[in-house]
Amino acid sequence: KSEQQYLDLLQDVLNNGDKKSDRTGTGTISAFGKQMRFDLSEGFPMLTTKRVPFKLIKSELLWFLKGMTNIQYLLKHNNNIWNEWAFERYVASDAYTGPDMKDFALRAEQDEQFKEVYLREMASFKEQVLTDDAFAAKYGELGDIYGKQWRAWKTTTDETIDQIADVIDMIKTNPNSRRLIVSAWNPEDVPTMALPPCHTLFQFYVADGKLSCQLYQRSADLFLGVPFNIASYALLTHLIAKECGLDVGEFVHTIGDAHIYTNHIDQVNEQLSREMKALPELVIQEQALERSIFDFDIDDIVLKGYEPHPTIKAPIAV
Ligand code: DHF
Ligand code: TMP
Repeated sequence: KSEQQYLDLLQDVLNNGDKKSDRTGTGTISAFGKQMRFDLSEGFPMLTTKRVPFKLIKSELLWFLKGMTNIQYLLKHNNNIWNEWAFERYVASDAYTGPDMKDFALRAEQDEQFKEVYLREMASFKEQVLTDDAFAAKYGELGDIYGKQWRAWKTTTDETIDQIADVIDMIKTNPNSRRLIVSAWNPEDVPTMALPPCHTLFQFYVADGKLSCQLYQRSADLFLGVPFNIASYALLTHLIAKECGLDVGEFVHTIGDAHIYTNHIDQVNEQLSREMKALPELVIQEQALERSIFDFDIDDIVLKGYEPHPTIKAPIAV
C-alpha cells in the first residue's frame, strides 16, 4: 500500500540513518539513496496519518506551472510555505533596516522574545509583498527556481525553452520516447536561487495507456517536505495524463539525502503510532476537463474522501 512505504521509510531512516549536521544548523538523521513507488490507481497518495493541506499543494503546483517564482501569488492564495526564503533575502538586503534577523528560524525556536519580534517583521514583510507590487517585484522573488526553469529555461542564444509544453508534446507524439525529461537543476542559476531545487529532475514513461512519473529529489525533509512532494508530483502526473488522454500509472519517488530533522523526531514517532485510513480520490471538475494544464484554477481540482488524522506541527529548518 502507498502510505505504508512512506511510514516504512521514516522508520528505516530512524533506525538505520547516520547522524549528520546540516546547512541549517538543526541536525538530521540521514540515509542516502531511497525509493518509494505509489500506484496511482490505488487512490491519491495523500497521507492519512496526518493532515496534509491539499490547498497549499494545489496552489504551489499551479504557481510552478504558470512559470512564476514570486511569492506574491502564493500569499494571495493564503499559501505561506515559501515565505521564509524570500524573507531571508530581504533581511540580508540594504532595504531592510529593522532588528537583526540573522538565523531567525533557529533563534525563534529558542527565544520567545525574539520570536515575537521576528513574527512582527515577517507579518509586515508579507503585508508589503501583498500590497506593494514594486516591493513584491524586488523582495517577493525567489530567483530562477522551478517555475522559471520548467517554463522558460534560458538558452545561450537568449531564447527560452518551455520544458513542460515540450514534454507534453513529446508524450502525445512519441510516447515511447526515453527522453521525456524536465530538469529544474540549472547549474548556471543555482547560485542565485533562494533555495537550489530539491526536486531536481523528473521523467515520464508511457506503457499500456498509462502515464508514470519518476522524480529524482536530491534532498528530502521526510517529515515536512516529502508529504507535499509526493502529493504534488502525483497531482502533476494526473494533470499531464489528462492533458494527453492517458490513465495514470505509478509515481516513483527516488531520493538522494533522505533526512529527518532531529527536532521532528517526536512528531515522527507520533505519526508512526497512528493507523492508516483509506486513500482519497482525485477529481478534476467537469468545467476544467477541456482546459489546458496552464489555465487551471485551484477550484478545478478536488479531493474526495480525505479524512486524515489531525495535523502534527513541526518547526521548519531554514
Ligand atoms: N526547507 C526545509 N527545511 N524543509 C522543507 O520541506 C522545505 N520545503 C520547502 C522550502 N524549504 C524547505 C517548500 N515546501 C511546508 C511544506 C512544504 C514546503 C514548505 C513548508 C510546511 O511548513 N508545511 C507545514 C504546514 C504549512 C502550513 O500549513 O502553512 C506542514 O505541517 O505540513
Ligand atoms: P538543502 O538545500 O540544504 O538541501 O536544504 C533544503 C531542505 O529543504 C532540505 O531539508 C530538503 C527540504 N525540501 C524538501 O524536502 N522538499 C522540497 O520541496 C523543498 C523545496 C525542500
